[in-house]
Amino acid sequence: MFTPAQIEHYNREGYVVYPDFISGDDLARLKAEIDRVSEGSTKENHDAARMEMEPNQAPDGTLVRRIYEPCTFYQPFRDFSESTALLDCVEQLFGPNLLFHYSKINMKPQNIGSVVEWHQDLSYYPLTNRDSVSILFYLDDTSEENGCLKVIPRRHTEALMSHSTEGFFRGKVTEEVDDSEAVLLEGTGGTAIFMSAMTPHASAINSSDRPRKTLILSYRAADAFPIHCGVMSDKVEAHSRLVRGKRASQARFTMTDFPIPRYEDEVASLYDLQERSRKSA
Ligand SMILES: O=C(O)CCC(=O)C(=O)O
Repeated sequence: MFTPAQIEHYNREGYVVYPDFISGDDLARLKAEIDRVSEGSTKENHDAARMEMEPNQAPDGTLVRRIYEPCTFYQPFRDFSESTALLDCVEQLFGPNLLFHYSKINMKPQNIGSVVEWHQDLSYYPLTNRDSVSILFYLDDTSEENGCLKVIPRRHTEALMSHSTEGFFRGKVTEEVDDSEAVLLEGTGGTAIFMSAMTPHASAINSSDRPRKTLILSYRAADAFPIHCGVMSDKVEAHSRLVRGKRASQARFTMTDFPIPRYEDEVASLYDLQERSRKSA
């Protein structure tokens, strides 16, 4: 459970760090499942519906960049997404009626792990209100050298930053970001970072010889309904499920207007979209 001070920090700063959220045994179980799921995959031969490989490696390279929707496809992750300790924290933020939204594992392998540019998660999936949290769990010890998360605090209550150019969604902030405002969030394996879906965040490449696996889960209040923006909305929404309380019969609107992401093409992931945006810039 959060302390009142942690909740106050989340509400004020747009994030809160919760050290040692995952115990050693649970961490080992989740990492063993990642090894099982990744085993045998290479850049030229892998299940592209389930994972994405690091692009800058030989065809027989085995470095995975992202595992898609682990909490849908793999039981240890699904169990974790419904664990009481986790849902109790989310309930403290949004009340008793909760939807699980989506999940992913960003692998950021040593010496190659890809950059994640500044973005706000809600830019990808507009909702009727802001009660949506992204929770990052460090599965390895994580510092600046292996690409820890960085956030811009106190930006989550303002309007969404621009993520588009020429009318198309670029998957990253397209206005000036003042990096001097960024806070680096380092932590040992098992640390959880609860972050508002409106908090701008990014992470650098992994330039170290240590891995940096991060599990990311998103939850929202049951009365935060998705605004339909085309096939990409369907793709994310396909994984949502009620995890606590009741479904809402009324949408709660706190947004009077919100930018709609207009995609130029269907994309595989944030990495894919941000890479295409860099190439087209
Ligand atoms: O892996 C990270 O450092 C952040 C990832 C992220 O923000 C995302 O995948 O949306």
